[in-house]
Amino acid sequence: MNSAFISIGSNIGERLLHLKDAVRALHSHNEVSVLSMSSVYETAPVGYTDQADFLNIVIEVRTSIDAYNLLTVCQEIEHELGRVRTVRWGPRIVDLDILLYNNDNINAENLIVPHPRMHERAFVLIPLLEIAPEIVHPDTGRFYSEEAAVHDQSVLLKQKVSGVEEFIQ
Ligand code: PH2
Ligand code: MG
Ligand code: MG
Repeated sequence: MNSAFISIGSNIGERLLHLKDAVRALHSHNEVSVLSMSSVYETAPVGYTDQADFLNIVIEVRTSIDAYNLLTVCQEIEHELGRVRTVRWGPRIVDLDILLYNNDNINAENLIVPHPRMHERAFVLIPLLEIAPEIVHPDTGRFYSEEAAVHDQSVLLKQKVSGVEEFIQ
């Protein structure tokens, strides 16, 4: 079995519903189960800032499929939930990004793990550290908590979540 962390964000329409639909879709996949999830955070847009605030979560999954197939599953879910790709870093119904996959380092054309920008994004680090406080970079061994401390991006706790099953009901 493999372990992965996935960041999910939405800033169009019923943002919370989109997060729930995405978690439910992953959890109902035969080869993926969602082990734990963070609270829901409301976050200011990073990168392209002229867009609505996001809701963001991070989930931990167990899976029998490899990172590339997990990426395909994530992209299929984005597609099913109606995501249309327009501006890079622009508004999206739902975005699922693989942050970490075991302790692997992957440098393929369509997939880089650890996610190359995760250490500079408070909307990723704060929910990740809520569910995995001791997590370290697979290469450097550096604690991600050291990175999180240096950001001043707005990340507000929006909703506490007591469990995956309850969240997707
Ligand atoms: N995703 C991006 C770019 N900027 N900002 C926030 N707050 N949350 C996101 O999920 C996000 C973003 C690219 O995927
Ligand atoms: Mg993204
Ligand atoms: Mg993405």
